[in-house]
Formats: sequence, C-alpha cells, structure tokens
Amino acid sequence: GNDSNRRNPFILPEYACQRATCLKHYNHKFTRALEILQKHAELRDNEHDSSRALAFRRASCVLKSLPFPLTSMSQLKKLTNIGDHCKRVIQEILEDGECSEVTKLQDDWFHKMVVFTSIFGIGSATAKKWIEKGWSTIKDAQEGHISSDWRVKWAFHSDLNTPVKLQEAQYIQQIVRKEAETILPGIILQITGGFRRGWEEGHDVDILMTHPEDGKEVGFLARLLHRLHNKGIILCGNLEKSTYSDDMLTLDSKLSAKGQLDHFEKWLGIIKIPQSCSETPARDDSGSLSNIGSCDHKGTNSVAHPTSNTASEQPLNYQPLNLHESFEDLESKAKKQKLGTENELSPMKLAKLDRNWIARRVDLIVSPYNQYFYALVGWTGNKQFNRDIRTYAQKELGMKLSSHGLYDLNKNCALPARSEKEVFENLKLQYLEPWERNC
Ligand code: TTP
Ligand code: MN
Ligand code: MN
Ligand code: MN
Repeated sequence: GNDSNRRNPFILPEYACQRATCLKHYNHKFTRALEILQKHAELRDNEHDSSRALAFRRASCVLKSLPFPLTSMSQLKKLTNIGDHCKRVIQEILEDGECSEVTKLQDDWFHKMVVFTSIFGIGSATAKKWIEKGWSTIKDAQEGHISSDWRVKWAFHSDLNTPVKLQEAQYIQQIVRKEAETILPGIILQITGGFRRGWEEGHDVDILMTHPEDGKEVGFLARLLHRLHNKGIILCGNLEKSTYSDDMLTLDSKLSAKGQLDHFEKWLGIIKIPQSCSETPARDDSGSLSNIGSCDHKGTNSVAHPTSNTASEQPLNYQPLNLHESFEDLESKAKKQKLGTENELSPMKLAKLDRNWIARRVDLIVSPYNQYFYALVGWTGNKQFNRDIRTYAQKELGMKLSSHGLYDLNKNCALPARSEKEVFENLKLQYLEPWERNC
C-alpha cells in the first residue's frame, strides 16, 4: 500500500535497457498524457523541442516499467528521468483525473498537424505550411495538390492509414519468403519492428534478411524485387544501396545514440495484397499465394508486368515505376464503373473504388551475417529502446552500439555476436525479450 511505498520507495534501474517495458502496464493514464506532450513537442519542432520531446518520452517509459499503478507522488521519489514538468502533469492527473495543460494542447492546430503528418512522406514543416495556407482537412490538401504524383498518393492514402494486421504481415512474409528462398536457399527472414515486439497492428511490415554464408546476400535484394515486381505486387518503392564501411563502427556520428539511421541495403516501398488476406488465416503451404499478382486483374488488365520469370535476369538498378500504371488501372476501372471521366475523378472516389487489394508499406532490409544480430536488435526497436541502449553503451561502457555492431572504444576492438542473447551479454545486460522492449 501507500505507507509501505513511502517507507520503502520503489527503485528502477536508470536505463530502459536494464528493465522490462511491456505493451500492457499499470499507468496508461499517465503515459498517454506524457506522450501527447511528446507528440506536441515533436510537431512544434522548434529549437529545444526535440530534447523536450525526449524528456517526456523517458518519463513515460519509466512509468511503463512500474510494476504497480501510481497512486501517490511519494512513489516517484526514487525514480529517475521524471523532471519537474512531468511531475506537475502526474500530480494533476492524480488529483483531478486529467491534466489541463494536456487538454489545452489538443487544440485545432494539434489535430490538423496530426492529420497532415499522417500522410505518407509529410513532415511537420510541410504540415505547418499547409495550416498557414488555411487548410485544415485532408480534402483541402487534396484540392490543393492535384498533380499526377499527388493523385497517386491520394489514391493510396486511406489504405496506408488503415493499420496493418498481424495476419497481413505474416501473409506478406510468406510471399517474400517464397521468392527469397527460390533465389537464395538458406536465406534467413525475420519480421522485426512492432510486430516482433508483440503488436497486433502496425503502420508497416519490417522484414530483415540475411544469409549465413558470407557474401551470399550481395545482389540478392535487387533479384528479390525483380521477382516481386514480376508477380505484380509492387506499387512503388526505393532501393537504397548499402553505404556501409567498417570505419563507421567507430566514426559515423549518424550511428550514435540519437540517430536511427543505418547503412544497410534496403527497400522502403508499397506493395498490394488481397484485401481478403486479413480475413482468412494465413496458410503455410504456398500454393494459394501464386495468384496474388493477378488479384486486381479481374476487370481491366492494364497493369503490364514482364512475364519473364527467370531469376537469372537481374537488373543492376531496380527502378519500379509502375505506381502510375497501377493508378492508370484504377482510373480505367473508374471509367468502367461510370464514376466519371479522368479529369473529374477525385482522389477520394479513386480511393473508394471497388478493388480487391489494399496497399501496404513494407521495409525490406538485408544485413551481412556478421552484423545480423545487431541489425536484429536495431530493427526490432522500438526507437526509444534503441536510443536508450545506445546511450547506455556509450556512457556506461564506453562502447559504440549501432545496427552494424558494437565497438569497444577503450580496447579498440569490435565485439561480434552470434545471437541476440550475445548482443545483450556483450553489453553486460540481462536479456530482454522483444516484447519487453516497448519503451
Ligand atoms: P518502424 O517500422 O518505423 O517502427 P515500428 O515497427 O516500431 O512501429 P510501426 O508499427 O509504426 O511500424 O521501424 C522499425 C524499427 O526499426 C524501429 O524500432 C527502429 C528501427 N529503424 C532503424 O533502425 N533504422 C531506420 O532507418 C528505421 C526507419 C527504423
Ligand atoms: Mn514497422
Ligand atoms: Mn511508425
Ligand atoms: Mn518500418
């Protein structure tokens, strides 16, 4: 009870990587408020706002680790990372059930910023400009941006803002696995990101890949994308070459605690999957998957895909530009359904078109095997866990941690890892399961 807590205040380790932080915890009403403060600071994005945002997040993260519901301020005495501002917020919630500052923050501006930054590729700077123009809804932005590039974006906007379900993630993994294993037997595929941390929904699907034989992964991703493209499931995306070199383990400041960037070869893109795959359970045999590419070809067949299926034909530069083709397919479908001529078609009409597929964001990342388990920790996240464990490594051990490895700055040597558990051992940390990294 309260008295025993007062006599014997609860102590948590300082770093989140030294304690479990799970999805479900006892203090949502406080963490929700603190994360609105965080979000608001991020959206404002002025000087000092990013450090304020992180301070709110760290405080929230401490409360997520508490093994009991907070009932009095005295319970906070021995907890680190909760500053005066956060204490005022927590106290007000304890006394009144809500915090007036947090309520006031959620004004028109905040809601507009949340709506605009929910658009794929729109950050706070653009969102602010739109608000200055007097825009306040998605519709305003759609009417203001009608170029063909934008029309394509709008057509997939509502899909991309519908959360990806776990079943869809598993379905996408199966498709990718089938093609990947054909090209490169022995390939290792792992869903990372939020789904690996126990979430049942996410904003995208993150798949990390490697091969135990050194060098086998070179050139693999372009071949994989070529095959996925031939199946007709790629809408658009961008293939980034690996920019890694060994000196980055020690030198690159982008790989520091603050930065989330890494240098792996990766593809960030949008694919289409049948809408039905979130309704029917994912199947393990791959027979049912072979027709996925033709899932929207019942009506028109204007999406042209190369029919060549030979894995030996690998383009050096993979540039999938059939987003527009898919869009044209939508438009011709719209004409058939007598929704209007091309110029009259609103993005909203296009988005609501009767089609049996849905667009999904996918990240494909390829790591060399000797960096794989560090990549796995990095791409499992979450972002706050990465920040925390990298700061811990630097400040407590004098080591530099990134998704590429761990480097001991005192002994001047890299510390390899052959499992995720060894990553934690190298960092002198108790192992945390992925679902205990929801900071
Ligand atoms: P995200 O997919 O951005 O986030 P998430 O999977 O945790 O949540 P969501 O459901 O919104 O998708 O990134 C996955 C993890 O990968 C994230 O925890 C941090 C890490 N990451 C990197 O290491 N480098 C990167 O460039 C990005 C974008 C993410
Ligand atoms: Mn993700
Ligand atoms: Mn996200
Ligand atoms: Mn991602």
